[in-house]
Amino acid sequence: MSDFRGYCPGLSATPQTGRGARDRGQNIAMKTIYNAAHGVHRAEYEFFRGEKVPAFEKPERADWVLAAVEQAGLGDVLAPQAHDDSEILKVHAEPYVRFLQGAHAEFVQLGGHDAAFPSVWSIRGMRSDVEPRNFAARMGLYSFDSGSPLTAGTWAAARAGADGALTGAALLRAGERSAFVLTRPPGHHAGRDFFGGYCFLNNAAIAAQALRDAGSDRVAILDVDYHHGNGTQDIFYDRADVFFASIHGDPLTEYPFFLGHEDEMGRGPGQGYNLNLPLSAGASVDQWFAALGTACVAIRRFRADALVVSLGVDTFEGDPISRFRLQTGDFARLGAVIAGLSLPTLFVLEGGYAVDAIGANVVSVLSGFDAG
Ligand code: SP5
Ligand code: ZN
Repeated sequence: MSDFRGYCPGLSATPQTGRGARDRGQNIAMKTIYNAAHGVHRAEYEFFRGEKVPAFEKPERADWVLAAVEQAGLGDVLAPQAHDDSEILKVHAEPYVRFLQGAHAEFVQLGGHDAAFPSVWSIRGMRSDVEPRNFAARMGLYSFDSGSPLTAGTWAAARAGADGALTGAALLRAGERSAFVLTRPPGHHAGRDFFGGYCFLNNAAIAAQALRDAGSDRVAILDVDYHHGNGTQDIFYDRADVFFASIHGDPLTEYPFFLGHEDEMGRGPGQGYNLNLPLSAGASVDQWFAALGTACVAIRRFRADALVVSLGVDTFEGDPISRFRLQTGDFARLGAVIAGLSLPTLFVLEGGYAVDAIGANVVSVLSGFDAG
């Protein structure tokens, strides 16, 4: 681990003091962009082992994070500014976005109630280049799991979240050291033309693309959610201008299972610009921070000029669906390590399902960053 200390000061045992943003006279108060429309995306249940179980991805998550941000006095809380659909269409396919926008209304038209779930998929050997007319078929074409309820408010909440991500990117371009996009549904499982894993629009990818378009030459995305960010990897897999690094539960046993292995390194011009660091379920905190050190070295080597962090806190020991072991205090260390990269940094909320701890864990990361 000592190899990484030069790159990631936060990894050293003693917290570094006296050389942070505070002393450089920068404004360290981190602004939060809060998507107040998140609550219209609300599902009663999801499926687990064929049974209906209460949805893990629920509005209380963001409510508790907002309360903790306000209580900690982190910085101003702003509303997202409206941005054009064209910003989203640089990352997501147009037919997919069009489908998502109207999907719930179609479902209701067909007599559906509550949330829509897919039931049929185009698997290997079948066609995915022809968009069927049938609604269920299109639900399957544009998704990869049945665990992501599509609700009456999904589009409105996700679309406002994308505005939040774009607002965060604009704040960095305007000179902020950092910002936090507080939104749900999360985004990192959503790919160019599919939803899944509770995700519909890929907020982190939309922000990274906006940073590129606004003049950043090389953007790094660091995904620290427990689950592999398969959607983000999908979106940037062929590209050398956006580096993707992810630390996550080994897909041999952990969701999303079908992507996130070590040997996925990018394709064509993107070869070498994708880094997966899978860890066994139950991995120790030391193993986790060693992987973070490896990711930091790679981000330094890439010479990123901006960083987007897919901030899932489902790596928490008490998370109900995940199996890493970080404690609330460890999240401050994570924030300090990220600060050690000395990059304009946009944090985007992803997973984290231990609702009573999610606020403390997120604020721990953000204040660890501010102090770092
Ligand atoms: C953004 C994000 O963190 N998405 C994660 C999606 C995980 N979906 C699979 C959930 C499986 C729930 N398993 C329940 C185990 C209860 N013991
Ligand atoms: Zn997750």
